[in-house]
Amino acid sequence: MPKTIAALLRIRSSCFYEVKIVEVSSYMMRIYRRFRLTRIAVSASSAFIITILFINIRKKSGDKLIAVKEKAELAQDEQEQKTDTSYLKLAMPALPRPEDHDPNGLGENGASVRLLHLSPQEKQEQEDSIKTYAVNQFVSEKISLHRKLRDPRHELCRQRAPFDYGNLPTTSVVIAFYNEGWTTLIRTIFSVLHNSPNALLKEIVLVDDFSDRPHLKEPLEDYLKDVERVRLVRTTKREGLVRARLLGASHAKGDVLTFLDCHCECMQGWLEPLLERIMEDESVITVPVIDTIDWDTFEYYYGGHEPQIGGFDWRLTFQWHTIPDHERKRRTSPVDPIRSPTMAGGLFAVSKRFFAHIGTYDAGMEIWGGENLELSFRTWMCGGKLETIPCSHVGHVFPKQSPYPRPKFLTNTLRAAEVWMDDYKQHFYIRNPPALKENYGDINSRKQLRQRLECHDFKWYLDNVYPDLHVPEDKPGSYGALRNNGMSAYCLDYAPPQQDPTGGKVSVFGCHGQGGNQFFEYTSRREVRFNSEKEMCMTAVLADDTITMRDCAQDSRQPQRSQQWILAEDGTIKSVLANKCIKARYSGDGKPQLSLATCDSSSNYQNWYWT
Ligand SMILES: [Mn+2]
Repeated sequence: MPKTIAALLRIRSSCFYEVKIVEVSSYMMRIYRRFRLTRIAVSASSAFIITILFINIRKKSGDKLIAVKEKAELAQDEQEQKTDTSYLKLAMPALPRPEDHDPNGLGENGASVRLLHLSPQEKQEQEDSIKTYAVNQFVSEKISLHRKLRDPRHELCRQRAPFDYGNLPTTSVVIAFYNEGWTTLIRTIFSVLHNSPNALLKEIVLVDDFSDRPHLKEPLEDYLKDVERVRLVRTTKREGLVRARLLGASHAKGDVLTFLDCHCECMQGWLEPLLERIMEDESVITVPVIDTIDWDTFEYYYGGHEPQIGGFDWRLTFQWHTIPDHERKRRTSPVDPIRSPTMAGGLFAVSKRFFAHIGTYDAGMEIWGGENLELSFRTWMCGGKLETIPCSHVGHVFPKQSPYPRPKFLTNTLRAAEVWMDDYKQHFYIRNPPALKENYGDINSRKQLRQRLECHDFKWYLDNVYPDLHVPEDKPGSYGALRNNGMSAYCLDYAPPQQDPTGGKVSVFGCHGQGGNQFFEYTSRREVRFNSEKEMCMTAVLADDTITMRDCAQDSRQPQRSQQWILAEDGTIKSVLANKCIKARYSGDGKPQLSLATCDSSSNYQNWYWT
């Protein structure tokens, strides 16, 4: 509670004078609810005494409270007082699963579903659904909309003391969608209703971002008429994720906004820990652990007790990474919140008041992509925190590929870089040459927001929030693409393997001038660094005279000799360990490839230059 007050005061002192009354009233309400909860907890053994006590509390504080209470809230409270007899009642799901739900049905407990013996026509339907949605909707249709997941969470999550249900903030769950498949959307809604406590879930606000598929028109409206607590709002033109979510938020009545993607399944107990942390400190944005639901079989893969947290690379692409040592040391329990430099974007909870305080979203962003990093930078730099909550798990269907393009990714990312990254934005620009030509629109109001909130600078963010991120040196003339003189259409290229980005073979590929896979940086420690997806260093492999990518040495340590290279004036790139030079050559089948060969500065195939 003291932390909450501190958070309230901090917010109030900056720019929230106008909501002071409401804050006081909601604070009073919390005290009031706490008394009520105490009453409920003890009521089993001493109902009579507590009833007297309750009447007294109401007499003493009643006038004051009623004066600031909204009428609707009052009526609802009285309703609750009549019906609530124990905290268990408060913890009951907003909507129980239907009585005829089959606990042994297809896909129950998150099991994988593979349909065998399909007729040719069914096979065709399945293929078509994958083509349309990049998700196997045909399989999804065979799985109950109410399926239950098994609960493999850490025992400290499952066996902890009951949550303070009477005192936790309420939430509105905001789900924006665009042309989403029927079953994945409806299952998201029911998974929220079945796994969120009655007392905490104010409503679900569905936002249709101008979908054109017929099932999302009247059929959806008709279907939702019978589902309590769900509201549907529609945009009048395609707005993109950011403005669709803002529209949803403008309709939300809860204390906290919880944003979900439209193809999720919430695990039991997902909501309480997100809200509890916000109750402790209103300036925290909480993020659940995002588990993977298979796009083809709908198997639920539990992500484990130690989740990965959000980061980014210098192309400003979101990346997952493991919990760094400094954060591991700071935490005292495996279920403690984990400070995360960034969020993946789709799933998080934030106090409505705090969200408004830090400037919600950048409404100048289109479609999707980039808004997650912008919000992450802004949160940390302007006095908030971003934390992954290990006890909160939500599954997300990662599609086979993006079902619709995100043409505005670069523009959105540029807005984030221009407003928040100070001179560090240069590292982004030199890795994204096309960014220099992109028009990112008017960002004045966002810059003013940064000033008004007196936010930290980006250096502070890197030093304090993301110290494990390597900052490139980017000395002029020591970065870019490395073009081969003998095969002048070809540049050094690295395509990170799918599962583990390290360990692939460095090769050559037609020069494309887009940075990315062909961007390398030569450092004063003689490393040739590659920092797409993650920070990696070019490594000589003596066994077969090839070149691979491995993790770089820590900044405090000397790089291994296999990762040291001499880029000489004569254009050769010599391995310090192998004492051989990188040579481009054609393999037997005429494909260009790389090997380490005896150095020969007169060979054009060993001659490389920055481009
Ligand atoms: Mn998604």
